[in-house]
Amino acid sequence: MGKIIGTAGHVDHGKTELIKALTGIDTDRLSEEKERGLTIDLGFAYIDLEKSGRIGIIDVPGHERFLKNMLAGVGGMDVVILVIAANESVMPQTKEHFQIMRLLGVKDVIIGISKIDTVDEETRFIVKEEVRDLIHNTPYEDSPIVEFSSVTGEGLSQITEVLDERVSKIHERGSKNQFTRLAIDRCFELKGIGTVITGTLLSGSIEEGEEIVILPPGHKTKARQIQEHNVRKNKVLAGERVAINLPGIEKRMVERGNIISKEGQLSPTDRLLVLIEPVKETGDIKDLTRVRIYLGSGEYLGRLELIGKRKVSSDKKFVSFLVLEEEIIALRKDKFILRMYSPMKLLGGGLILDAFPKIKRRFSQDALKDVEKLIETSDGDTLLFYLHGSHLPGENLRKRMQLPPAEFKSICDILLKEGSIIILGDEIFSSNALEAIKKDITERVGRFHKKNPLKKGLDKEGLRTALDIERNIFDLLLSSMVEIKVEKNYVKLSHFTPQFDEETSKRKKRILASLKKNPFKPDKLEEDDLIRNLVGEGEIVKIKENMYFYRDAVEQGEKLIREAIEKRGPLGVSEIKDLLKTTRKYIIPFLEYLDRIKFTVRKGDLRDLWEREI
Ligand SMILES: Nc1nc2c(ncn2[C@@H]2O[C@H](COP(=O)(O)OP(=O)(O)OP(=O)(O)O)[C@@H](O)[C@H]2O)c(=O)[nH]1
Ligand SMILES: [Mg+2]
Repeated sequence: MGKIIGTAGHVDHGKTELIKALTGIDTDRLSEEKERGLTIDLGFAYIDLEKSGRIGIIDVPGHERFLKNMLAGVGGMDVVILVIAANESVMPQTKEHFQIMRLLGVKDVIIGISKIDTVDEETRFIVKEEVRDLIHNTPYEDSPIVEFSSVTGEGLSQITEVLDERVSKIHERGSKNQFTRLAIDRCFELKGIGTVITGTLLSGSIEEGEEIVILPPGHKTKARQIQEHNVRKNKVLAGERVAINLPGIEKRMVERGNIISKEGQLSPTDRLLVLIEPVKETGDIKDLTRVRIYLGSGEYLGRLELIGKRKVSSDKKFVSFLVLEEEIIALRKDKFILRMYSPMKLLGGGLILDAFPKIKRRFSQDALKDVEKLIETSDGDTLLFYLHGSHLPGENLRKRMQLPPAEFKSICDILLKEGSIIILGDEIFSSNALEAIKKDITERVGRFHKKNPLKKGLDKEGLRTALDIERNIFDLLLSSMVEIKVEKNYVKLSHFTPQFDEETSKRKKRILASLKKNPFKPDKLEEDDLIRNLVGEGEIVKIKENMYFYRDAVEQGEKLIREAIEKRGPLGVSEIKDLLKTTRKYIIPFLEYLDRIKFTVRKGDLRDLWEREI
């Protein structure tokens, strides 16, 4: 798996010459570079190291005018050789490049003091002191310092040794379970071959012939042919320098900074939640400051949208929105560099906390407090933060976390085991949220029972709408609650039975007794809570408005009608009326009821049994 070595340092300090001395490759390809003896754009080479194997090298320009190109290269570097010329010592771009590496969190830095053939012992001693001052109190305090000369060859083998040792210790980047992300830094046309891009594969892998997509434009193509350091490969892995031939793509369709990925893995965004570490010299940073953003190999324009403040001072880190002027591919945890739009001063470094932030409260300090929890948290904690004590469809959450399904699942598995989330169907709940929702449901239903002691329960759909939960999730949720029971279309507490006060109980008895006494000529009844309750319990049956039959009367009526029709065939209304010893006033609605429930069927003036019909 690949790792990348890079150079850094002030103009003319001997970066390109060092790479040439180590590898034999002259990375200054452009004729203008050769004429001026100056690096303008990124240069590429490779070196064979004893322990680490073949490693890619990116050479950057030192001139401050080409800092943009330096920034396009530094993003993918694992180990950087900061070259400082012994005859000039630490210079402005030495400091600026060093600061950039620190802000981007470059893992490993080697200090190379070049051109030692041009100075005496005393100067070498002074330069070393100045170098120690530069790295003092930084993460690179213990970086090795190697003195060398590309002219005499002194110290070069030591550079190679230190490089090998450092590179071999670097943790490999993940290729498995990772999205494919290649940051394009060059695009050119080759006669007879077509368009070729080169770049650093930051994560994932690409195989020859595989379908790929260029983002953000979204051009679909194939990896027709792949090379690493001019050698054809079937498959390339994270950390490798890659050249790919892209059929159907024209040079003008691709820009430095574009990303090669696979369909469906990464989505563009134009609004980020970021943590900014400003460089102290910046001074106050105002809301909506226009900035240049250097992420991966790209340069983008945008504005800092401060949270809850009109300005911030540059002496400490702050959380902010970064609103881009175009869509970009950016991932949570990515680091980037910011410069002022004009003049192009270095403003600071940044870390992406959320690539699809949902918080909109620009001027709320509360939001800021929550957001600060996102700094240096685990993926699990970030997931819980994004859930925000509520619930979300799993797929939405996965996309916001920007994780491949397998990795997302393994994080969910841990949280499930810990008990901090619960998954119902496709929905992920924070456990607290689920508890709160369950409590809310129990309380709402309880309150309903108290207010409506005769009603069987609360309307289920109404409750669902009030809680704003998707239908199938709601059903799963209710069925997971022992304290709740769902019956037909209402929800009740499991132990609840309608409570009748003394007067209502008496009324109930009176009604049932009277219906029993006159089964087919019942008294008129006005619908109210008690009547609805009796219908719901199945004790009485609604025949039509204000007309209810006792349950046994309906069964009895059905039995008599069935027997008679079976014996005599279809019957007319008056025959059935006589059979039940009632009047037209009752028998017509009753027969219409029986038609509705498909017990009888009407044939002209006669009624037949519905079951005989089929
Ligand atoms: N005497 C001596 N000259 C050197 C040494 N290394 C580089 N030089 C010379 O210094 C000049 C600049 O070297 P480069 O390697 O092009 O410098 P650079 O750091 O790549 O410069 P930029 O890419 O423009 O930032 C060239 O003329 C080199 O020949 C060295 O070790 N000793
Ligand atoms: Mg150079």
